[in-house]
Amino acid sequence: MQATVTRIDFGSVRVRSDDGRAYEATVPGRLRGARKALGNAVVTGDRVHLTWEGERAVVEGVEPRRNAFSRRAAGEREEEQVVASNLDLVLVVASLQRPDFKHGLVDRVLVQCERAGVVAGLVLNKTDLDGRHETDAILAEYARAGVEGMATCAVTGRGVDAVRERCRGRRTLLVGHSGVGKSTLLIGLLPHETIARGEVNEVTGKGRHTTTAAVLYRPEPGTELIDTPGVRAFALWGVDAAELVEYYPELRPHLGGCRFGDCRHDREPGCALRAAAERGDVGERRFASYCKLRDELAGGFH
Ligand SMILES: Nc1nc2c(ncn2[C@@H]2O[C@H](COP(=O)(O)OP(=O)(O)OP(=O)(O)O)[C@@H](O)[C@H]2O)c(=O)[nH]1
Ligand SMILES: [Mg+2]
Ligand SMILES: [Zn+2]
Repeated sequence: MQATVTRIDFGSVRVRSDDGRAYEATVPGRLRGARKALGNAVVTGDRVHLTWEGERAVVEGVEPRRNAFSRRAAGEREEEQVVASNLDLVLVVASLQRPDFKHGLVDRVLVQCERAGVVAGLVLNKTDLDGRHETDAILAEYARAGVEGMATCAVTGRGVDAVRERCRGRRTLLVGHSGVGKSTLLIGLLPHETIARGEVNEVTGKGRHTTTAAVLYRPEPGTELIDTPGVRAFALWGVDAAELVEYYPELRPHLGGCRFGDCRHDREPGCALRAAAERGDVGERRFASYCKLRDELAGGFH
C-alpha cells in the first residue's frame, strides 16, 4: 500500500493512505541511519510503501524524493536536517512586529529554496501591527527579487484568501521564526470541520502555542499544508560561499560581467554585481545580505 508521511514521532511515523485513512507505522532499523535514529531517513512529505505485520503498519521503503527542503541542524555538528520533501511551494512567513521582521531569515530560506528547486513566496503577517508602515516596501523589495509576496492578518483573516488560492492544488511548506503566526495562518486555511474534529491539537501545542514537529494537513483533496516549528536561527545547508551567488536570482544576470574572472564579488575593482547594486538594478539590501551570508559561509568576516 502507498501512503504519504504526515508527521514524524519518536519511534514511528504517521501516514495517510491515498484513500485518506490515517495510520501509525513503525520504521525498521534497516531504513534508519547509522545511529539507529530516524534522522533524515523518513521525513514529512515522503511517499512510502507500507506492509502489515499483524495489526501493525510497517514502512517497507521510501520512494526517491522529487525535492527536499533542508537546513543545517541545530547544534555543533555539521549535519543536514531535511525538514520536508516533495514540495510545490515554500511560504516563508514573517511578522512585521512581535517578533520584528528579519531579512536574514527570509533571505536564507529563499537561498535554500533556490537550492532545492522549489518556488518560494513571502507571507508578511501581523499587518495589524504595521506601525512603521513597512509592508509595501518589504513586499516591493522581494518582488524585485522575483518573490511573490502576500500581506495577511491571520487573526482577522485579512489577506488569507489570497494565500489559500496560492496554495490550492499544491503541497506548501510554511517556515519562519517562532511566533510569527504560521499556525494561526494554517488554522485559517483549514476547513471548519477539520478544526472541529480536533485534528489540529498539535497546531497550538494544547495551549503552548508552539508547533513541535513538521505536520502535514490536507484541507481538500490535492491541497496539502505543512506546518513547522518556528526556528530561532536558520543556518544554510549544502551551500558554499562560491556558489551562493547562484541562489540570488536577481544577481545571476550580472555574473560574468566582473573585471576579474575569479571575482569574489567582495571589494574587487570592476565587480559587476556591486555596480548593479550601486546603480539600483539590484536591491541594495539584498546585495548586502548576499555579502553577509557569503562572508559567513567563507568562515570569516572582512
Ligand atoms: N496581532 C496579531 N497577532 C497574531 C497574528 N497572527 C498570529 N498572531 C498571534 O501570534 C502568536 C503566535 O502565533 P502562532 O500561530 O502560534 O505562531 P507560530 O509561527 O506558529 O509559532 P511557532 O509554532 O512557535 O513557530 C499567537 O498569540 C497569535 O494569536 C496577526 O495577524 N496579528
Ligand atoms: Mg506554530
Ligand atoms: Zn564581482
